[in-house]
Amino acid sequence: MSLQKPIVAFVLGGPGAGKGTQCEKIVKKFGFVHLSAGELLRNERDSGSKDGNLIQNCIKDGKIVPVEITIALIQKAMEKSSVKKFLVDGFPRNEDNLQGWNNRMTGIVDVKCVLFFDCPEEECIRRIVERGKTSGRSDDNIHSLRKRFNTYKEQTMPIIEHYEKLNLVKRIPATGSPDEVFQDVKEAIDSILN
Ligand code: UP5
Ligand code: MG
Repeated sequence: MSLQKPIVAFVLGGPGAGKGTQCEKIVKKFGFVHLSAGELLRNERDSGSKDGNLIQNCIKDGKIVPVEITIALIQKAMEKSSVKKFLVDGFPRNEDNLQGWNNRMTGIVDVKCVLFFDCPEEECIRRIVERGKTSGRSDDNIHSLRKRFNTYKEQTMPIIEHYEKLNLVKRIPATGSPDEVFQDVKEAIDSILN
């Protein structure tokens, strides 16, 4: 039996920076399990959960769901998985998330890095407005998008700065094509696996 702790790479960056797109590529190439916190929350909302309304109100306003809800979903997904290499996408996004993670996960999993997709706001907006034509996501509209960006700048950037001080951040320029961006991603993932 392996006594190694599960490993985690957090994946952060603004709305539309390409977190989900790059995570899919990492899954294919490196066999990680992709856990998108946003996706877990949307599924929970759609499942008829008692927290459904609260989750939807947060998503619509670009606010962050209380960590107790999000971390329970992440932990459950981790426990269900037999593969123990995780991409935790879109989390931790604020101080509450960070505290909740540290309280619950310190010593249980090994956070190897934070992949930070650095993409200018105009490019992110262009991508999401385009995606919004077909995505069906209730937050892919210019009104919610503005709020998502405010939350990102005010609450998530300080979390990225926190991990920068711990030397865990791998900054990836995110404006090239998905394949170009993935060149840097590959190097970053190689460096945490070796
Ligand atoms: N695209 C991607 N890469 C491209 C490239 N290199 N060139 C050109 N186009 C590119 O990509 C977005 C779009 O851009 C797609 O159409 C793609 O094809 C194209 P995607 O990979 O989906 O970007 P991503 O960064 O994943 O964007 P997403 O919209 O998912 O980011 P958010 O961070 O806004 O969304 P998330 O799902 O993480 O969170 C949604 C909400 O849930 C939050 O606002 C919050 O209210 C709530 N939430 C919490 O409360 N707590 C959490 O812990 C997590 C979420
Ligand atoms: Mg996403």
